[in-house]
Amino acid sequence: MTNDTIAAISTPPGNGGIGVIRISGRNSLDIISKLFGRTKTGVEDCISLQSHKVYHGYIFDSVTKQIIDEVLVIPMLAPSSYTTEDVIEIQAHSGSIVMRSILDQVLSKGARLAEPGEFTKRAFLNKRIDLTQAEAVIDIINAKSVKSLKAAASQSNGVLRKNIERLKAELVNLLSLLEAAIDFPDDTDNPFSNKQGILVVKKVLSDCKRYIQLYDDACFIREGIKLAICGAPNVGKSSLMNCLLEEEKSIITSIPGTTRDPIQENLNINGISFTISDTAGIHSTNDLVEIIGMEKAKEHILNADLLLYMKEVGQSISKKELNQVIPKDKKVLFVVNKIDLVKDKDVLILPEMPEPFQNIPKIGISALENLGIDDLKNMVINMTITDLDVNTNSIIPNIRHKETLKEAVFNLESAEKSMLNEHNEETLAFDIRNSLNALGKITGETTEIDILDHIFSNFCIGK
Ligand SMILES: Nc1nc2c(ncn2[C@@H]2O[C@H](COP(=O)(O)OP(=O)(O)OP(=O)(O)O)[C@@H](O)[C@H]2O)c(=O)[nH]1
Ligand SMILES: [Mg+2]
Repeated sequence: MTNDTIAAISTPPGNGGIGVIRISGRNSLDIISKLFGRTKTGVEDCISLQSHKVYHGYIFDSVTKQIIDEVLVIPMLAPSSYTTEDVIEIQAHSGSIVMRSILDQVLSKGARLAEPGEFTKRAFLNKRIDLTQAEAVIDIINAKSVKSLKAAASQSNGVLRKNIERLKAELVNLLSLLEAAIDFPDDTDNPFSNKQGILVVKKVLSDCKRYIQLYDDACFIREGIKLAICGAPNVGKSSLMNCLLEEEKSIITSIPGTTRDPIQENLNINGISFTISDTAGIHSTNDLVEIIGMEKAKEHILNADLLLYMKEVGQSISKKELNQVIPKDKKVLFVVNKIDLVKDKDVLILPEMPEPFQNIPKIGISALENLGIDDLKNMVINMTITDLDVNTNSIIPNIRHKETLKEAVFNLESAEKSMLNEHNEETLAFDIRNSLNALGKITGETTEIDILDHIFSNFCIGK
């Protein structure tokens, strides 16, 4: 039901400067009229309050007539509001008891507690935003880094929607010519040509494939670039992890084999989000727990976008050990730790890397004394995202868009085949309709209701 009135606390739980209660729906003004007054004498009819103006006053308990809190009330009337319905925001002193009491009053006057994401869902159902923009709202809330925030912001501007609509318009045009050709086969004036059709389908197909590639390229913007620290026991892997996190997350001892289970944490370097794993030291052992730890370490090594392969200063490095630990085609940074033990830092010599690993970049650090850590961070950034420039016009599809784009690609490839083989026009029209349907799912025009429910259930209450 979307014609009832919903309400929720829109600010996070806990004590803060102010908290916001949001009401949306046709009874918003009625409800606030029963609770709000601009003077301490009591409630007043709020019908005459103007949209987008701030009103100072009081919220009253409707039973005891006592003032619950001194507040600011902001009416945002339909259609110029987040949901396009009448919206009232009450800014109160944020404290869980005050917020809860005001919300209880609002609910007792006929509002229903909003479900997670229901305000944004209404904005979508009332066609103020499309589904890609609704999804961007949650990405903005959850953004872990400046780049992922920029990517989400570009989606909330509707960049993806505009591009998808452009592709759809080309297909709709093609479909209308095709259907005319099917309905009036003898009409020689019909401009549908197989040759022209192939060009349109090829173009849309290549754009869809490009967007899928953009998802793959930008995957780490959303999820974080995966770093794994690996190497022999006791070289200082956990010390580096803690040094980067500026927190004592991993246990450090001088006993080799201290880390068993991999420890994974989020790390933000210069506004870019990473996940970093500290792993068990790799060596030959009969200790069952260590063997299991090493197996888990290998999984993290395999999944890493960049491997920080660590050694102690003065240790040599063999081709055999690199072959054993480094998976094929893996990006690696060779980290030589404990350089504080070298008396004369100017003569610090990093070991020669054996063939074919001689191009692996190297850096000397001391995790204990925080030496070379900033240089290491810069190298990590240079080795992972140098080419990536996310701006507010970037198209960064999410996993749902990618799956739907794949569906469109499947149908477009089938359409392309039909045209190349001059199959009948009905089959071609069927494939193009299916492609359009798939593209419509991205913007939300043809999305099934359970998928919509799933998307909005990921929001927090009050958004
Ligand atoms: N001098 C010096 N000692 C260090 C440095 N980094 C780590 N250590 C010491 O080396 C020992 C091992 O450090 P860890 O960080 O636990 O090493 P690890 O590689 O995680 O060891 P495992 O978990 O056993 O594989 C500890 O005694 C650390 O204090 C460093 O930069 N300089
Ligand atoms: Mg360790």
